[in-house]
Amino acid sequence: MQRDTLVFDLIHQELERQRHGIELIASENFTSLQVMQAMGGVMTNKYAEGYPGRRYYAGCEIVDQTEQLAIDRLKQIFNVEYANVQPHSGAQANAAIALAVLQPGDITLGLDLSMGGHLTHGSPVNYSGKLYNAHFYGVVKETGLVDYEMLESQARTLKPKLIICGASAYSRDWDYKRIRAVADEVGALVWADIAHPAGLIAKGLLNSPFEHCHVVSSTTHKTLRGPRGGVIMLGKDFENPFGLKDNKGNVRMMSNLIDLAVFPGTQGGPLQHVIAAKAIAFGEILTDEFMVYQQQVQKNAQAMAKAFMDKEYNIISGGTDNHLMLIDLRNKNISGKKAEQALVKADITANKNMVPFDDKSAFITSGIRFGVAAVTTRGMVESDMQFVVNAIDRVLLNADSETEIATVKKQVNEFMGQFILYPEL
Ligand code: DSN
Repeated sequence: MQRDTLVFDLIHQELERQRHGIELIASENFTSLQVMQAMGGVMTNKYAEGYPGRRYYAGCEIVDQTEQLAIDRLKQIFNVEYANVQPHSGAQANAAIALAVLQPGDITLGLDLSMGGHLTHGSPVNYSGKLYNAHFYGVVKETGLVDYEMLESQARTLKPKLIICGASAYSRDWDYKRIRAVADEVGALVWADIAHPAGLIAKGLLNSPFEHCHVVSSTTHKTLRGPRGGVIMLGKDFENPFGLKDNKGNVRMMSNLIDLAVFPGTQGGPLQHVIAAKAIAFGEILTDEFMVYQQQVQKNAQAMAKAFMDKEYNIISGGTDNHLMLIDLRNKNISGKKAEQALVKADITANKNMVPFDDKSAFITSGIRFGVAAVTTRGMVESDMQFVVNAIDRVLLNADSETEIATVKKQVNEFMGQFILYPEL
């Protein structure tokens, strides 16, 4: 078959874009070459519905081994009793958890999307807001911190079946213990979605949710630096605490309910090439180098936050504990949309984001979100954050000047030349 040069040329252009630009989208990262090689390998050809040793197809002896390796390594990383590595994405992992523990119409309580939450935590445009009776807590206007008092009073009034913690644009750590206390009081399950901070949690740099939350989901491609995908884990609450039943009405272990909810509940054949890549990434996470990487992520985020605050940028909550920060641009007289568009012209990629109590729509927004997981993988350290912030500031101050932006773009491309990306490619 003739090689599809059209597509491969585009893939090469994307590689060059990644090489030359400053990647600050908080949910992105650069995998190792071996993780990408596994994703581009022959395991993509294999159908393997079911779980290791219990498949609906023949010929699964080898993919059984990669999937079991991924499971075992993930359990070791987080010191948990159960892991499911099949979810195709974070959203798929979250759909499976909802299917496992909720009935249509059940009440859920999650962080509002406009306050930093996630679509799958009950947004009205998502299945989680259409199938379930979704309610929300927010952040405190003055501090930008999760409003635990609001969460507690909502929980006591609404008696939700499920309380969801976790966010996509929240720069502070979570008090899982406090959430579990009110959940126990009202008879709710607690689910932590750690998609963003998982890498920091893996190395003990942030609070662990496993002691306090009944179920935990994550993506594998953000701070965990693995392939695109999702996972579900259970910590100490391996037993089914609320007598939840399967579709035949039998009370089952939580692990059985989650397995059934992933397959056949919400997915068919698992992506065995991605699962092999997850196994490789999990092996990388278990190394000491990954600890050094995560420590650098945290240091870079703090250095970046300080550099922004020195220039009078308003970081929601006044700083960061993790890899990201959310900036309210209203004192800078530029919308998130315009900032995003100007920055991308200078080869700086970030995403516009609503800020808490935003007066602009999700398409315009008053805020912008920056994350440092990807630039830290490129090799940047604290001192590099000043260059990055200076470049961003110059673009935002001159967002209507093509000449200024072109000058910054040239500086950005030269700067990135020192951080080699995928030299083998
Ligand atoms: N799209 C992810 C993010 O950017 O945070 C969340 O799903």
